[in-house]
Amino acid sequence: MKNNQKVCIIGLGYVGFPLAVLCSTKGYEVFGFDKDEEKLRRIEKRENIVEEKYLEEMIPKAKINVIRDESKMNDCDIFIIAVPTPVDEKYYPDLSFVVSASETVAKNMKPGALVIVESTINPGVCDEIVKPVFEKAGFTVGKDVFIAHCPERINPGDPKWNVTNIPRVVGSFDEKGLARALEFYKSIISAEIMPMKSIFEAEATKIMENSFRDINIAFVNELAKSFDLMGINVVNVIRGAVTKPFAFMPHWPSCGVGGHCIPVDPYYLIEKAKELDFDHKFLRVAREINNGMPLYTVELLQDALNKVERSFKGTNIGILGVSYKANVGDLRESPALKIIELLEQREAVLHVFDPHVSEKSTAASSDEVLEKSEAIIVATNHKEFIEIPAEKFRDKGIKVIIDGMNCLDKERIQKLGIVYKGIGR
Ligand code: SAJ
Repeated sequence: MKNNQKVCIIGLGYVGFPLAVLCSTKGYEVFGFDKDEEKLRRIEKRENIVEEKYLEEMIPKAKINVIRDESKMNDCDIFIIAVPTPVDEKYYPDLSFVVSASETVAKNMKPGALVIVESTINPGVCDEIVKPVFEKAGFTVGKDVFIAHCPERINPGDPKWNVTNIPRVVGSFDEKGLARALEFYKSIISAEIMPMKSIFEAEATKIMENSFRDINIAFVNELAKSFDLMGINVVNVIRGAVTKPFAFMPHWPSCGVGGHCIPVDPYYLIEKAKELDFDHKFLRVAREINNGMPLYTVELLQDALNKVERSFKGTNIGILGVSYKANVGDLRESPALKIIELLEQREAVLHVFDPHVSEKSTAASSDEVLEKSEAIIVATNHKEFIEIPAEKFRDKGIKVIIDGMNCLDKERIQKLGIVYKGIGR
């Protein structure tokens, strides 16, 4: 085993599970702790619970000792906290999972252990929330417990970048904690591991990365709305801007911003700054713009239905896609859920299908949706939907298509006499 070190990962989701597999294949004795018994059972059966292709050949070589009795983690040398950091319905940060995980570790760890938080948190959480938990348990940070932060950078479904090769940043309260965390990540990841000058900088790095993405998406979403009024195709304009070989990074308009990261992380920074009487106006406005895209999409459908002399009430409307992202089955903060809610309020008759999310599908296939609907919204750019031939929409009698992900062939569909509207095109 790697210098005989034992690693315990708290939280075996899309971050913790790949990390556990990686640590095991790199020679660590790995223990996994999660409150979800179903997850533990599936891990014991060596299932690829996050459905990531790159893990297929790693899982058979990995051994994850799942822990049901938390006292069994007491001999571990390194603890990694990879639990959710969501927001509540008022978009207020929810750190309860981080607190609970920290308390579990503090209660069961032996002196001298290294505790690394990978969950995405705002600057100050390690100092104000995590550190006091260990001090309350009688430990002295930097002496008999070492705390570091290495923000996760998992991109679900990414065919190229994954836990084995994504560069990371690491920060700690003290030199020893930093050195141990750097040594650990360098032993499992073949990419740059950058030491930050403080744990606050490490916390700020991830939040900034994802806020950067959110404001840039909001920028093109706002352009999509104004260019719609000007009759300009914003997607073509962005493609034009991409020809500039420097100082431009494309983002794309859509029916909304979902997932566990982008629409959530900025709120952690907004709320932290608010404590210090600073108003992150720009981040707030970007969140408002992106949160408004599902309604904008429904309004586009309303205009298109008017063109074919239909209204919402009683009209059969198909929703293709519920997941927040192409080719994965993840519903977190998915704009499609908001679109469905808005259409139900308008008494439309909905037919929903997502090949990756059966629990939200009311139809058994995209064919069934097309057969039962007069109008459809494409809310997720799953490969299966992009491959539907334009003629099939016509043959099934579809009169209106709102392409929430700008992923269909607009010109071909329009040539077939179907009313097509994308987001900004
Ligand atoms: N989206 C847009 N326009 C864009 C890009 C995304 O509307 O130009 C929407 C997507 O449809 C989706 C949401 O934003 O609903 C989030 O998409 P995402 O591609 O950012 O996917 P995520 O949520 O899986 O984000 C992860 C993040 N990774 C981490 O936080 C570690 C993010 O930092 C990555 O930039 C992102 O993957 C990625 O690059 O794909």
